[in-house]
Amino acid sequence: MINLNKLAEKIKGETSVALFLHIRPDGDAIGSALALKGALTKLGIKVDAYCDDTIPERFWYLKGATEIKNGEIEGEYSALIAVDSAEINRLGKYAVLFNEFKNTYLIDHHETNRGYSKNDYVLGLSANCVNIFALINELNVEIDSDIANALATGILTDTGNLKHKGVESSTIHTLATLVEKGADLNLINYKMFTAQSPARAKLFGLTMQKIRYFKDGKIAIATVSQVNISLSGAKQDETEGFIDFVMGITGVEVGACLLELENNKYKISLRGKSTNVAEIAEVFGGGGHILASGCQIKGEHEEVIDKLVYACKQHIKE
Ligand SMILES: [Mn+2]
Repeated sequence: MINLNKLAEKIKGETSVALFLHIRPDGDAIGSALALKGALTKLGIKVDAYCDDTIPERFWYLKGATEIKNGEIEGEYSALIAVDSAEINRLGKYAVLFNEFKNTYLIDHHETNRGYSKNDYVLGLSANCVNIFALINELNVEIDSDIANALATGILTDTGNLKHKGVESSTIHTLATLVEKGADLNLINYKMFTAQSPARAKLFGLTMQKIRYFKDGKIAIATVSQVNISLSGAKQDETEGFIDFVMGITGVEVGACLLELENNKYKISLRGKSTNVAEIAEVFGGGGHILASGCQIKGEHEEVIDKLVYACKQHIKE
C-alpha cells in the first residue's frame, strides 16, 4: 500500500492516463473517475476514462459523463488507474489488460479489497470520492464546480444521502468544502434520489408487492425479475435504491435485492442493519462493505433464494 503523498507524487509524473470504472457503474465510480479526470487534465496530463458498461442517463448531468469510453483502449498510456473497484474482475473486459500492464494504480475504499495494482491505495472511508478529494488536494489542484459536483455525487450516493451507518465526520467536512466549491446538492439529490421514469415506478411496485420474508421477518428478499423488467419497460440500471426500501421495513435485519441479469443468473445486493453482510457476500465470491455488499449467484430462482437464506441465517446473530 502506497501513502497519499507518494501516490500524488507518482501520479504527477504521468503523462497520459487511462481511468477505469467498475461494471454497472454507480455514482461513486463515475464521480471518482470524472473528478480525477478533471484534476489530472488541469495538470496537463492526457486522460481518458473507460467503463465496460454504458453510463446510465441519470448521470449525464455530470460534466464528461457522456465522454466515458466503452470500446477498445485507444493509444498509449503511461499508467492505468482503477477507481472504486473492489476486485479486478469488476473492470470487466479491461481486467486482463489492467492485470498485465506495467504501471497501474488502484484507488478504492472497499474494506474487502486486497489490492491488484502496482500502487494500491485503499482506505475504507464511506465513499471513494473522499479518497479522490484528498488526492486532488495533495496534487494541489483547485477544485472547480464540475469536480465538486462529481465528488459530491459519489459521496451522496455511496452514503445513501448521508443516511448510512458510519458516515465519518471527515466525509461531511469534505461535502461542506465541495458546497463551498460550487457543488449543487439540490440538483444531485433530485437526479440521484427523486427523479424516476414511469417505468421505474411500475417496476418498483411489481417488485415490492412480492417481497419474501424469512426467519420471522428478519430476512427480506425482493427479486427484480426479467419478466417484470420487460412488463414495466424499465432498464436494468434503474433499480438503484430498491434495496434501501427493503431495509426500511420494520424488523428486517438483513435485506437482499436480487436482480435477474439473465436467465438463472442473479446479481445480489445485500444490506445489514448490524449483520456483517460482506461475509455473506464472500460465501458466493462477492464482497464490499460490512453493512452493504454484493455478489452473484447462478441457478434457479428458488435455489438461489435457498442458498442465500441459508447463508444469511448462518450470519445473523441471535
Ligand atoms: Mn464506492
